[in-house]
Amino acid sequence: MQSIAEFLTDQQVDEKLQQVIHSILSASKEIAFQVGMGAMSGVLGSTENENVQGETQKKLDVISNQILLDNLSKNQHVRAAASEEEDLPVSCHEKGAFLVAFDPLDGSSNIDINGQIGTIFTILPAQDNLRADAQEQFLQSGHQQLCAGYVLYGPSSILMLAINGQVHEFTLDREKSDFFKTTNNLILPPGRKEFSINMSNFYFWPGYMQTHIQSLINPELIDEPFNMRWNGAMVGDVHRVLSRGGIFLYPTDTKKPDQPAKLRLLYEAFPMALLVENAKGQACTESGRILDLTLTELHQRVPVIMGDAELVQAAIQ
Ligand code: P6P
Repeated sequence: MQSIAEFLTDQQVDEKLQQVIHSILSASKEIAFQVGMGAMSGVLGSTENENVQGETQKKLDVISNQILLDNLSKNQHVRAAASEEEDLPVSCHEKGAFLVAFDPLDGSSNIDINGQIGTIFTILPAQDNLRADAQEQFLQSGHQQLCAGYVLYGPSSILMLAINGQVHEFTLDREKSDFFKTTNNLILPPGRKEFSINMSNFYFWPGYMQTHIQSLINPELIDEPFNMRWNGAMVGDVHRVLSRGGIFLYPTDTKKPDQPAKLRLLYEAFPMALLVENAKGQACTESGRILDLTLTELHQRVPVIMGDAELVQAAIQ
């Protein structure tokens, strides 16, 4: 099996970009270890926690955020890093050619129930005419992403990587402490009758979305009603959609009047949209392609409808 390093060289990926990807993966291996330790090291539970030695421990997503920032700040090719956990980007190296944005531990509410969690990341080109840590560095279109992906921590730790217009899956070999390619040029399987949405928001959705979801499950409206899955972690739900098809939706809702959308454009929607579109699926908001958007604010939120192209088109018609 091809290691991630062999794959990136084989794909003739820019050497400096390769080093940035390796910094992210080096951090993800450390996070995978911490996740695996779970309650043994007292990283679960509230922000401040006593571990078995009675020492105060930080919560796993705080630790994961720090591991990523530490690894990225050591890489001379990273100009700035923007974490979902931080208000502002962190400056790294003035002459770095790349920006990295990440959600260190997506689905962190699953930590205490041993559920699916993962690191989501995207790599963008640095903007020479702007200060290193300026928020403006990150105000780019989804099409500007050079590479994006996630590491899903679970029974296997799996890297899903979108680069050069394709998606490839790698699995962490814990003994060799390295990622090896397990799926080449992944294509999202069409035709799966499975949707992913938080049904508890039903009465807060726009009418068209209520009607659409009912059309998937009402046996009077559809011969084979859809199945439903909801992990509470986008990384887990999108991994299932990429692996076996279906659709993932987080539409606008009126639950929080000042926050009509929940998912972050830079840290969640952009990277997941690159993965889904490179796997020949579709990734939209309620009014167009996610990748066509240009970020206007670091923590901007958008509605997300992504997965099997046919199911996405049916949902947004
Ligand atoms: P809800 C996790 O907090 C997250 O950002 C996504 O990973 C996930 O899909 C969604 O929010 C879960 O939202 O409303 O089910 O808690």
